[in-house]
Amino acid sequence: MVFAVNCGFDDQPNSFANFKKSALAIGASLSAEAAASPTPTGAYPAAPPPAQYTTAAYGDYTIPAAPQVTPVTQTVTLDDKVWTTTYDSYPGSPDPTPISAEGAIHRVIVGGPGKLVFDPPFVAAQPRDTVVFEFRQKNHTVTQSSFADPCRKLASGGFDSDLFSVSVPVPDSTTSDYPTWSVVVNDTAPVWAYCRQKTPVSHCGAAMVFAINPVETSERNFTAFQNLAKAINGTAAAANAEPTTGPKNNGAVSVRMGGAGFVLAFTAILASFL
Ligand SMILES: [Cu+2]
Repeated sequence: MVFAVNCGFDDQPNSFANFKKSALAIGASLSAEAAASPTPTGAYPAAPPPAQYTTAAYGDYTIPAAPQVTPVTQTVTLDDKVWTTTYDSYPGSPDPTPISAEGAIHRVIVGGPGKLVFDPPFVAAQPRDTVVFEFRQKNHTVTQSSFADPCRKLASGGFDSDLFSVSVPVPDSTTSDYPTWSVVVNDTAPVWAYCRQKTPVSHCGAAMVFAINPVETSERNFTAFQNLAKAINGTAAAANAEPTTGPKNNGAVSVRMGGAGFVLAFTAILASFL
């Protein structure tokens, strides 16, 4: 029993048909599970959390299941160029077609006087879009993490603005020409990030987290991610939480801008979008 507003056309990965198919697949899986372990007659059915959910070791916090992904091959048409791309689709996936050859610019303000926030806290972006982080007062970073481990840098890599405000704080007297640092999006998967400044308090634990393309209609929405960061108070999750390798393709390219020009900090993973 599912419903959608503004879903994609039938030939698109975020079509209603694909959404329904995913729901039916989950239903079939749960039915098979129930058939394999029937409840004894007269016994009160046990109610453990569904197997796809993870309870983190740092408390009773239950982490919503990761979305089921389906590889989709799609032909992308942009201006006079046509190419085929294969990517992991899931309910709520954005369309992989770039908005233009250059993509759109998303400006995000990081911190500021008395603020431990990213503003806006999350953005919806297409491949080729650029997210420009503008660092305001105090010492901040934007560092890629994972949903289940919001306050720890991805072990498998990922972006990290690093130097800016950790070693070179933005003084209170600054009113213009703030340092900027950018991430180019080349995937449709959600990207999770946080500020790894811990002095004098953990900014991540104070809910200073950020996301690109969170699926707001799912349990893994931005608020859930932020609540998890607050629940663990900025500490790294323990070993039995989801591995910190994050999404298979984090889909981001980082280019540091401002000051001494451009420094390529992280190479593209899904070149098919470029
Ligand atoms: Cu911060």
